[in-house]
Amino acid sequence: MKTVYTCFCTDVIHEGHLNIIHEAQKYGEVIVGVLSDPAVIRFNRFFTEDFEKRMEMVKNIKGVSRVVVQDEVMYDSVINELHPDYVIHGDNWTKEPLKAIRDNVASLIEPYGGQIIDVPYTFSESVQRIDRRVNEKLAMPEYRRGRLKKLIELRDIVKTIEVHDGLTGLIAEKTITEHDGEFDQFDAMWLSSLCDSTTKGKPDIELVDISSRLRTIDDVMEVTTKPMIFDGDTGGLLEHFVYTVRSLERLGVSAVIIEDKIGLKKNSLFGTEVEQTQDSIEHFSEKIRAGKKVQLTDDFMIIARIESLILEAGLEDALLRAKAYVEAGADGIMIHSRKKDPTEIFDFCDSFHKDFPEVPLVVVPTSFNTVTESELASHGVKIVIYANQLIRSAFPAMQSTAMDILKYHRAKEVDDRLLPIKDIITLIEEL
Ligand code: SPV
Ligand code: MG
Repeated sequence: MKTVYTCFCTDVIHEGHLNIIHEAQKYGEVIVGVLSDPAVIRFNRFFTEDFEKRMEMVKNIKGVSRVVVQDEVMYDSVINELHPDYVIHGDNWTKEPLKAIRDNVASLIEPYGGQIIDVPYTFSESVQRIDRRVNEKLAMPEYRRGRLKKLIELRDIVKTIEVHDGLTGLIAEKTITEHDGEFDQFDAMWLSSLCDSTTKGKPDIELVDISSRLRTIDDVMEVTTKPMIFDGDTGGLLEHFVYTVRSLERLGVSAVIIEDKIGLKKNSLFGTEVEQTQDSIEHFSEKIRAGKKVQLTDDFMIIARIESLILEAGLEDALLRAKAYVEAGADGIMIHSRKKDPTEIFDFCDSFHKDFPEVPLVVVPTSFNTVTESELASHGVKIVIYANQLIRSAFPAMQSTAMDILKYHRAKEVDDRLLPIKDIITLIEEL
């Protein structure tokens, strides 16, 4: 009997999947691979059911004779092992970015005479409804909040991108790339104080108040499912910070990062060019303890950000503070630097990671932007935040469009660099 292989990464079985199994049965014995958690999160939405449950679900489909684990997005190991006569899939994989997977399968099975079967993708109303339901579930605070901790376990390094409104939220949510056979997407979102303030035309000095920041969170949360890390600036007064923790937790935010500065906060990338004061270890530790005391779930994380390198207080001071903040209950440490050379960041990470291998380390490589994610991971970094690149790419583009409209007294000259009208009116899907 011939064998037919297909791979599922879904956590809901709907008529589209049943149709694939039904078609597959016409060709032979049906073997289904269930994609592992680390592979799913490279290119698909996060799962709402754990791996064992997904295996169980597939085993229970009538017509499936064997279920195997597929560990990688690409099919090399399963095909080398199973040598299926056919591989069947919805025809959505004939288009980018999934086409790379289809090409990979073709290169593996064609040499031994295997064949691909493309089944028309099921776009029925009920399939779309189920799809929307899963997204809505993923966006709920109780599902979203704990996902950052899960990603820290599943990912070598959690890739986090800045968001400051619904649109940048959609970019964080939907951008998926395939490069040299590797799929990737962002894992989490950073609600930057710099970008949230800048979008509102305000300086990054804790002027945009917490009600407004919570409103931005809500705008982003409305249209996304990924976990969010909130830039909490200094956390404000200890007596206020405890309320912020409660609000963030209730909204489904996964983590707040607060920095050990006091008084008028200025953006760290000014460094010592402006007056900025570092908080005392005792007072900042007290703030961390107060936040940890009021949080209600185990999901939420309070991450302490150390400004010693920014304020040129030295590595020893940074390490001393890191130890104290962890002892005060911080769930992670962010170390910041504005040097182009990452040496001081690596030195800190190496020393800290040796003493506290379980405490997640966070970095924001805006200045030291030549370092790669794998280099950071090799120094123990668990979360990398691309903190401002979206707004910095949008602003010059908008500014030059505005200048050229003024220059030419019409908009024709700028049109070629704009999103086509047909794309902007359909960019946001209606329910
Ligand atoms: C932000 O994005 O607001 C940050 C990171 O706090 S930095 O701008 O580098 O200080
Ligand atoms: Mg900030």
